[in-house]
Amino acid sequence: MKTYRIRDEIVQYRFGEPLNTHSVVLDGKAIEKRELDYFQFKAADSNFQLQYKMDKEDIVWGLGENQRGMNKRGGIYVSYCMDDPHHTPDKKSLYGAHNFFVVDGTESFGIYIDFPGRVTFDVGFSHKDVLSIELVGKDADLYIIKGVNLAQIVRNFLMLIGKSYVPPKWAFGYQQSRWSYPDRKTVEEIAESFESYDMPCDAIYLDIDYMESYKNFTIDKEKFPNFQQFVENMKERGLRLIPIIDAGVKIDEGYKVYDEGIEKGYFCTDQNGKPFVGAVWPGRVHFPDFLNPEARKWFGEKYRELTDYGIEGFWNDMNEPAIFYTKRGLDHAIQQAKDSENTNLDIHSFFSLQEAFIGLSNHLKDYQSFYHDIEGKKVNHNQVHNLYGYYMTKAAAEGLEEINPNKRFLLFSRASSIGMHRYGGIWTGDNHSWWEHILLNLKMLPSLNMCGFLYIGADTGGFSGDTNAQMLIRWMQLSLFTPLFRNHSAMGTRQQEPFAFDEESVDIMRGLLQLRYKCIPYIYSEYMKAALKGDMYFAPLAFAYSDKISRRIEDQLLVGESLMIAPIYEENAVGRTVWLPEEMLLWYFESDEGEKYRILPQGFHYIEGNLDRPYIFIRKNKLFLMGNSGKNVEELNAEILHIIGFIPEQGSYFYYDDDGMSKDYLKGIHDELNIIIENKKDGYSIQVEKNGNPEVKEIQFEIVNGWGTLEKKTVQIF
Ligand code: MIG
Repeated sequence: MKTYRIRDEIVQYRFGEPLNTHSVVLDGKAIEKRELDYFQFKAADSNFQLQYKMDKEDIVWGLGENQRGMNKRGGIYVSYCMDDPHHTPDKKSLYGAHNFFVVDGTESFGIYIDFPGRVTFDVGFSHKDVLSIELVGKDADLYIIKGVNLAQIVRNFLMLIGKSYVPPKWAFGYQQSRWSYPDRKTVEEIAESFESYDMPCDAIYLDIDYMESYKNFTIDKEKFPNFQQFVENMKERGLRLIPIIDAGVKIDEGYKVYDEGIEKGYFCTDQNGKPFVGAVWPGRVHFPDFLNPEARKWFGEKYRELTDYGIEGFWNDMNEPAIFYTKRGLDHAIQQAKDSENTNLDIHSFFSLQEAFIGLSNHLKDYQSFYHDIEGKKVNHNQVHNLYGYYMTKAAAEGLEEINPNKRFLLFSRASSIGMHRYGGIWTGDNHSWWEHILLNLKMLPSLNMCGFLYIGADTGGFSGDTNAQMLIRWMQLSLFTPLFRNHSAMGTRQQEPFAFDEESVDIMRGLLQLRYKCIPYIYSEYMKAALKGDMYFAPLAFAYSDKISRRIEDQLLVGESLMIAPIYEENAVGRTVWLPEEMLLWYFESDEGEKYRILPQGFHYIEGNLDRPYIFIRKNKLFLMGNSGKNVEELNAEILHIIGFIPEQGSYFYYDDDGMSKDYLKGIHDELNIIIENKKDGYSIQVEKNGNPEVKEIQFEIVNGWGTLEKKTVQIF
C-alpha cells in the first residue's frame, strides 16, 4: 500500500497498480502511513474487503443512484452499471456506479473507492452493525476524506473530483420527451399543442425512431424530411430538438460509422481479437472502445453530423452497455430448448429453461467476453465495466468541445460513474409510473449531488406504465426544482404530455410549468453557485440541522440555500406531515383562495396541499427569488425580480447570472447582485450591490417579519 496526502483532509491509499480512471483531479505527496484509517482490510487472491464497525446511531449517506433510503444503512448495493428497467426495491444495481459515501456518527468521514470493476457495499445488511465493501480486483485507489462537518466532507470530496458540468441555461426549462414521437409531423403537433395550451417548453426529444434503422448519427429522411429546416423551424418557435445516441453501432457495410470503426480498429474485441458482437436495437452491433482515446476522439467527432443541422443537445443511452443478447447466450438457450424437447420439464429444468431466455440480457459472461485496448494492453471489459458510459459521455463532451469550444451543449447520459459529472448530467433511467418512484426519485437527488452529479432529473410522470393526472401533477411538483425537468414515457403507455389530461388537471399543470419558469432565476443561481464552488444543490436536512429528527428525515430536501421542500407523494393525499427543524415561512404559490403564507414554529405540522396549491418553505433569514414566466427560457424577461423573504432579523442573498450559453463563466465572467436586508425598528433596510451587468432593473420585495407581517418594497437597480 502506498499513501499520499492530497490535502489536509484527504488521504489516498493505493493498492497494487490501479488504472487511472481520471475520476480524480488532484494529486498529492507521498506520505508514510501503515494502516488504513477506520477500516479493517482483508486481501484474498482476487479481491479485497474492507470492514467498518458502525455505531448504533451512524448514518451512511451517498452511493448516488441507488435504491432504498437516503440513509443507505440496511441494504446491499452493487456498483455494476446495469440496464434494469424494473426498479423494484430488491434491485442492487441501477445504471450508475457511484462509490462514494459518508459515515455520519461518532466518527464522520467519507470514502471514495476509485475502482472501475464490481464493488459490493453491504451496509449493515448481513450484520446490522457491519459495513463491508468488497472489490472484485486487487488494484484500487481509496480516498478517505475528512471535514469539520458533513457538508465540508462532501465539499472536500467534490474538490477531489473536480467541477460539475454546466448545461446551457435553456436546459433548465421544461422538456418534453416520449419513446417515440415517430415523425416530424408528430413533433410539430406536440410543439403546436404547447403553444395552443399556452404551456412553456424548451425542448422536444427524439428517441431512437428518428434514426435510419437505429444507426447512430443518421436521420430517417422519410419520417423526418428536410431535417435541417425542421431543426431551424423548431428553433424559431423556441424549441430545441434533442436526439438520442446509443452506444452500439449497427453492423452494416456501407454505413460510415461501422466502416470506419472496422477500418481503424475502434471497436471492442473478443478473445480472438475480432470485433465483439452483441445485439441491441439495430440487431447485431459492435461497441466502440470508449476507453481507447483515439476511438473516443473519433466517436466524439461524429456528433458533428447532428450539430451541423443545428442540434444543440444529446442524451446518451444504452451505455452500460446494455446487451440484449449475444450469440453465446442465444446458442445456449436454443440448445437448452432443444434438449428439453420431449422431456418432462420439472420444477428445476423448467426454471432453468426459462432463465436461459429471461437471463439473455446483460449477462456477466458476455461482459467477461470482450476487451478494451488500454495503452496497448488488452483489458477485459468486466474489469472496467463501470467506465463505459462515463467514457462514452466524455467522448461526446470532448467531441462537442472540438466542434464549438466556447459553446455549452446539453448532454446527459444513462450509465455513469464518478468523474463523469465533469462531462454531462444523468437521468435516472427507466422508472415506472408508480407513486413509490416519486419518493425514490426524491431520495436519489441529494445522494447524486454528493457524488458530483448536479444536472439530474427523473422521467417525470414515470417511464413505464400509465400515469394518472394526479400522479403527474405530484411528480411535477417535485421536478419543479430538479435541474433537469423532463417528462418522458415509454412506448405503449398512455400519452403523458401535460395537455393530455382532463381540463382541470391541464390547468394545474400549466400553472406548474409557468411556476417552473418563474423559479429559474433561483434554480439557475443556486445551480451555478453549487457547480462553481463544488457544493450540493439538494441536501438532506441533516446537512444543515443536527437535531435528532432532522437527521432521520427522508422525504424532505433543502434546495439551495433558502428553501426546504416537502412534496406530496401519496395518492389522494391532500396534505402531509412536515418536520420543521426551525421556524420557517410556509409559502403557497397559487392562492386565489385561502392563505398565502404562514410562519410555523419548529416541530411537526400537517400541511395542506391540494393539487392546485404547491408550496415551499423559506428558511429563516433567507431570501427566495422569482422572475416572470415566459414561452421559454430565452424569452424570460429578467428585468423584474420578485424576492420573497422571511426576515425576522437580517439576511442576504448572492444572486448569480451569466450569459447562459458560453463557457465564459469558467473565466469568472458573470453578473451578480448582492442583496442585504435588515429588519430595523422603522422597517427594512435593503441594500443591493451590483457587479457585472445583470439584466435586473427592479426588485419587488415581499418580506415577512417574525410577527408574520408582510411588507412590500420596490427597489430600482441602477
Ligand atoms: O431499452 O430508446 O432509458 O429512456 O426511451 C429501451 C428507447 C431503450 C431506454 C431509455 C429510454 C428510451 C428507450 N431506451
